[in-house]
Parts: sequence; structure tokens; C-alpha cells
Amino acid sequence: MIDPKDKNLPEIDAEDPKATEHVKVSRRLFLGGSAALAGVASTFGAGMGSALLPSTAQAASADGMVGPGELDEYYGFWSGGHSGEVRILGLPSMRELMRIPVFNVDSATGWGITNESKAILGENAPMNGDSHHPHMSMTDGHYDGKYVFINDKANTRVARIRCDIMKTDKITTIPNCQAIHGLRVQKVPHTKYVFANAEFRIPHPNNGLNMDDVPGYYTLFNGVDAESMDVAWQVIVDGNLDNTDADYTGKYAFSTCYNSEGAIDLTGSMKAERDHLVIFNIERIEAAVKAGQFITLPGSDVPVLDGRKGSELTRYVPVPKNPHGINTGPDGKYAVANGKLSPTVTVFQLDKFDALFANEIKPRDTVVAEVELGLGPLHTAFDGRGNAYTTLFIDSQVCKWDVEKAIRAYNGENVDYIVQKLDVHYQPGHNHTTMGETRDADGKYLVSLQKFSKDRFLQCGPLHAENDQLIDISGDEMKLIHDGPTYAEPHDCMIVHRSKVKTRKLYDREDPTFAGTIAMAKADGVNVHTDNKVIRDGNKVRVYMTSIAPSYGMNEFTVKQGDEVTVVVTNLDQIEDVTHGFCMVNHGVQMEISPQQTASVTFMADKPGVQWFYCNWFCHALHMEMRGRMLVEPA
Ligand code: K7E
Ligand code: CUA
Ligand code: CA
Repeated sequence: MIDPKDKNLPEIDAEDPKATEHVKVSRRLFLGGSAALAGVASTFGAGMGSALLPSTAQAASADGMVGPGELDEYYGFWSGGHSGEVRILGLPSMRELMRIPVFNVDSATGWGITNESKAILGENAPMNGDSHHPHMSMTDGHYDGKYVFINDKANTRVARIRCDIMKTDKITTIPNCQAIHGLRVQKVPHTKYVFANAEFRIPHPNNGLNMDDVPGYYTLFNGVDAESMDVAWQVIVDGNLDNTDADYTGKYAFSTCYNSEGAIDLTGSMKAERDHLVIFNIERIEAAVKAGQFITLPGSDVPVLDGRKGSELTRYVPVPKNPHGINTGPDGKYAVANGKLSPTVTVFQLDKFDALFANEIKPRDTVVAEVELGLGPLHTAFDGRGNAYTTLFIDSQVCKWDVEKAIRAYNGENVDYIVQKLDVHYQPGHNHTTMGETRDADGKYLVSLQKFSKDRFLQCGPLHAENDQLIDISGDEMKLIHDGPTYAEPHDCMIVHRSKVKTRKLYDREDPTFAGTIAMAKADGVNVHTDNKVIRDGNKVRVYMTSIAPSYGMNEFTVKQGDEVTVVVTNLDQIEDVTHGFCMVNHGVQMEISPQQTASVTFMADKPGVQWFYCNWFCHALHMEMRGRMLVEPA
């Protein structure tokens, strides 16, 4: 029997040249482990093993091709838009490696179905979501591989994904707001805050008594504590909030606003020639919270500060017109706001913000360039060599431009700041460069995320895939090297060198995601590593079982019709990749139980008779045979 305290698990580093051999040996042991099944297992297993495992764990070759069995150089974290999930892609292959359910229900893993996921989602959590902006935690402006944060526009939430297991571990609903859109992290000195923009202006209190007081509506800029995931403070702003980013001193965050008009309709929100960028002074916000200079709004005790025009906490810089993305360059000198309804980008010099807050200069004095690129600029990425890459939604192009030359041109010099325009297919939104939102921008690849694929792929009915294109930017010229269809709707992504991410191969038995379940077992006098037991507690029944491929520790258990049944499965397998499942047929429940994981699910035993359960993650040559009976005695 496996000792739960045994931390001597086969942790294998993919960079380790011995890794493949180690995995092979483990797998051989596993497949040959049961003498009675050896014949079946070794025949079936050998094929399965070679299909699952790369023969060599080499990195991608220099030309961007990643052959079978070769590993990608980068992890890409993709938002899943209104699918509510986050996806991990490998770059440059653009292979989808994993899906992380966040604001959605996932049948494969049981996210939204298991007790452990429900504890994270919260009671009565909405089961839809709209994720836009995945961003990794940083230390001193470098990715630290700890967390990825993502917003949910649909239900005003912010979630955190743990990168050691690539699972969501916290979800926070932001109070007093509707629709969290822009999200970025504090880069320096480390990600203390996740900055989250609430987009829609609403009355306060929103009790139905003041709905016509449109000028009185407002929205909030939110600082979420990255460790506790509590909302640390909220700042009232003028206008609405779209996208956000932070600087490389840790002092400032800034957000675009497309609706400075305070309009409630489309025409109204396009009236003004300029909207604005709001700059938030983090030190002053923290000081104001400390000094108690805040109010609270009904229904939460989060400190709410007033950052509307005239406040010392903020500055408002006019920017043309309905600006969308705001992106800080990797050298920390500039941030670029993208004009959307204006063909321009606006370049802010970040070291002027101190003087702006000291009232030594005017807001527009922070703008060092405002240059034309093309129609519909939405987002900008950087290569670390002084070039910026801006998506032009209406022109269906990526525009590569030289930031310093743009500044000189804005100052009247006759220089051409546009380096190249590349057609993308079609209508790009976000784009992203490898490591480009950190100090480590390496200028190798650019991903451009298109909203329309039109004729690029085989038709699959009226609903089309989006098209994510991979562009080689390592040379002087941008070169399109790959089309990748994706499902609804990767607004944004971020690309991290694989050296920054260390994921576990097996669960730690002390993992907090199932600590509550283990505590419940202890209270029932059950050791989940050794016991296969049924505990009755009134009409609640808790069934504890282990699993080792290809069987559960329990072939059958008996309950009474009308019982509320909780099945807790602990996967004792120590072999990487041997995930089991648990599905109770006709009961709407199933879940993933990965090696060394404990997972649980609760359902009503409402049908009398024999009810079969089975393992739904392919785990063994005898995976089909991994099943058992729930015997339900009629009421
Ligand atoms: Cu441009 Cu939600 Cu970042 Cu979509 S947002 S594109
Ligand atoms: Cu266990 Cu399939
Ligand atoms: Ca506007």
C-alpha cells in the first residue's frame, strides 16, 4: 500500500535528458505490474506507451517546426472567451495542450460537478463565463510561474489558476460592479495586486429607485490581492473602463475609457473626439485606504475611494477616440493606447507620471507621440528591439512600427516610423509577442488573434472558428508561418518560455484542493489511502474508495433509494498520466481523479436497482472493465 506521506514521487523534469527513460521504466512497471493481466496489458500497453510518449524530448527546431515527439519552446495561455475556459497551447507548434475549466462546466474533469470544484466556484455559482485576459504573476517584471489570473466579464469575477497543477484554485466575485473586462497584474516589485476594470456604469445603490439618474451612474477600478484574492480596494472613476496595464516601477496602473460621454447607447459613446486614459497612483490609493478616506457600498465592506476628476488618486489624459488596448513596452519607458475609432496610437512616456501627479505638467504633456498607423488599432505588442506591433481591426493587418521613430515623427522630423504591414485573416483583436509583456521580451514570435476565419478552413456549419496566426518576427520582416483555428473566442493570450513554468506530474497528497475532503474522511474515521468504506449518516451516505488501474477498491456498495450519496475516490496510482474517472451512469455526474488526487461528487440515489459506475478516463488495457455496482434498495 502506498504511504501517503511518501513524498518520493517520480517528479520528472522535462528538461532532464533522462526523463523519457524514467517515464518508460515507470510505465513498464505499471503495465507489467499485475501478473495475471500481463499478457493483455503488455500487448495493448506497449502500443499505448509508445503512442503517448515522445521518443526524444527535444525542443523545437529553429525554423519553428516542432516534429512529433518534440516539445514546444513556449507555453501559450489562451483565453477561451465566452466558453469561459483557459487553454494552454504549445508554441511554435500551436498545438492545444490542455484546457483549464474556469467559468464553465467541464464534463471531462467534472469542473462544476465535483464537490472540490463547487467549493472554489461557490454555492449557486453561475455556470457561464466570458474570459478575456489571462496574465501570469510576476516578480520584478519577470514571469514567476506561480499563477495565471483571468477575468469573467459575464459574471463580474476574477479567477486564479495555479500553474503547478494548472487548475483554477480561487474565484472572486467583484462587488458593486457589472462586467470585469480589462485585467493585468502589478509587474513590480511583484504581483501584489491584480488590476481589474469594471466596464459598465451602474447606479449606486443599484436598487431600482434611481435608474433614470444616468449622470449619477459610475464604475470602479479594482485592486484584487493576488494571494488572498480579496478585493483590497475599489476606485470610483469618471467614464467607463476598458483595458488596463501597469508600469515597471509598481507605482502606476492605467486604464482606457471608451465612454467618457457617460452614454447608454452606441451613438452617445462615439460623440466625443477624445475619451481618456485614467492613471491610478497605487501609493496614494494605499495611503488613502490606510487613512480611512473611503466609503463602503451596501453589500460589501471593501474600501471604495473617489478617483473621479479632481481626485489626487488619479489623472485623466485625453486620448482619441474610444481607445481600446493599453500596452506597456518591455523597457518600461512607454505605454501605448490604441485608438480604435481613431487611426492613431498614443504613446505615453511613463517617467512623466511623477511630474503629472506633482502637478508640474499637464495631462497631455505625458504624450510623446500620437501617430497614424491604419484603421482600427486595437492592441499593441513589443519585440524588445524597439518595435511595436499593432493590430488594425478594420484593415485586417498587423502594423510593425518603430517607437522611437514615431516619437521623432510626432516632433516634426521627416522619418518613416512604419516598418511593415502584414495582412492577417481576418480582423485581428489582441496580439501578443513571446514574453512581450515582461522585461524578457525576446522578439521571436507574434501571435495575432483574428475574430473571423471566413475561408481559411473547411466549413463546419454557420458558426466559424476564429483564426490565430503565428508570425515569425525574429528577422527584419514579419513572416506568417501558421494558421490555427480556435473555438470561441480567444480575445487575448500570453506566451511564456517553458523554463518559467514548473508543473507537477502527480498531485501532492497534501494539496489544498482536496484538503476539505480529507478532513471530512478523517471525521468519518476513514483513511482514504487504505480504506474502502461506506459511512451512513442519516440519509447521507459517504462512499470512500481507492483506485489503482484497472480497478476501484470497491466492486459494489449498497444504499437506499432517496439517500444523498457522496462518492470519494482516491487515485493511488503513482504513474504519471494514469488518470482515472468516476461516472455514475444516468446520474449526471463524472469526474477526473489524476494520480495521487482525491476527488468527490455528491448526487441523489433516486432510482432503485442496479446502477453501474465506471471509469471514464482511459487508464489501462482493462479500462473498460474498471466498473462497479451501486445497489439501491427501493424506498
Ligand atoms: Cu480587445 Cu476583451 Cu482585450 Cu477582445 S478585448 S479583442
Ligand atoms: Cu481507471 Cu479508466
Ligand atoms: Ca467615446
